[in-house]
Amino acid sequence: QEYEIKWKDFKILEDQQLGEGEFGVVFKGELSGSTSNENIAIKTTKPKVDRTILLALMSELKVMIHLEMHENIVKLLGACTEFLREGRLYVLVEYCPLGSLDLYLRTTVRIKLDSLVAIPERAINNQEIPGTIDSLSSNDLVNWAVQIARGMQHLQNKKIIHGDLAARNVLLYSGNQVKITDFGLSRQLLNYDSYVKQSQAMLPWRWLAIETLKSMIFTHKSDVWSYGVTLWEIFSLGLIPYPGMTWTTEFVDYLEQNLRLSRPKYASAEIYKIMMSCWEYEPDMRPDFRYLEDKLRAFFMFPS
Ligand code: ACK
Repeated sequence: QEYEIKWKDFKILEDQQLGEGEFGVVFKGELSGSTSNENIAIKTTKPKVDRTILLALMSELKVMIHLEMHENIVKLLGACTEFLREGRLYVLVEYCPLGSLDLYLRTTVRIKLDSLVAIPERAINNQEIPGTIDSLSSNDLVNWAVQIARGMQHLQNKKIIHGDLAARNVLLYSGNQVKITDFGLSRQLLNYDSYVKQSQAMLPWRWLAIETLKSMIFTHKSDVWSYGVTLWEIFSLGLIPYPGMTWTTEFVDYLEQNLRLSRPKYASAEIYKIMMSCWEYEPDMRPDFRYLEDKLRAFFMFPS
């Protein structure tokens, strides 16, 4: 009840769809305010989807309510349940104007980089990205990485496993603030430290830990693995992990043989070492999010 928002108090801008998946869709919208209207994002299911999809969105809503507010988690504004009987639920969240991090890396960041006259290859390998006119620098990448680690600590404190951490599920609120979103695969751990999923349907295999692929076990440490892949996306400026590979069960053998993603172009050797630590075979050997935040923070470069 505390989160209920009446149908009449918000507007869906049907012609401004922000994104869609197989079962869900996100629209831009407006929330009526006392003085002005606020831009919002509205997540709902596609028409005539199975009841389980509606239940999944309800469970995502429940997770978001439980998460409360954090600067690196997309803020829940409320939900409209007036049409739940007809199978419709609307989840209203804050609007993040710059969209998802993966797209931003692939477009804006790359364009800014290309606008540089020439980046000496040596500078890239040693130092990551030099500043540009719009002052995009390696500090931005580190800043995003640190903030995601901070958001993930909050999730862990709230006993939530994200289950689908990836750059596509990180939104940019501004150039220097990122927020984690999409809790559709999240689970709240009440009496357990891990969660075993029943079916393998549609899992994001490129981001999944070895034990998840083998036994469908999700833990905070499998989130750490996905965080490592997200770091790889950030420091490759949005490449798809394991380029050119397609899903086969041989992928598991590949990981079993200790083969991992190679160093992305814009990561220094030290940052690559941090990523690699997230992909330790033994979950217990992987660092936690607090350690990752501290480690990465040390890579901020201050003007000399
Ligand atoms: O990269 P995008 O434009 O940013 O495409 C995805 C798409 O919806 C599917 O998730 C966009 N999106 C999702 N939530 C929000 C939000 N709160 N604010 C802005 N864009 C959003 C996302």
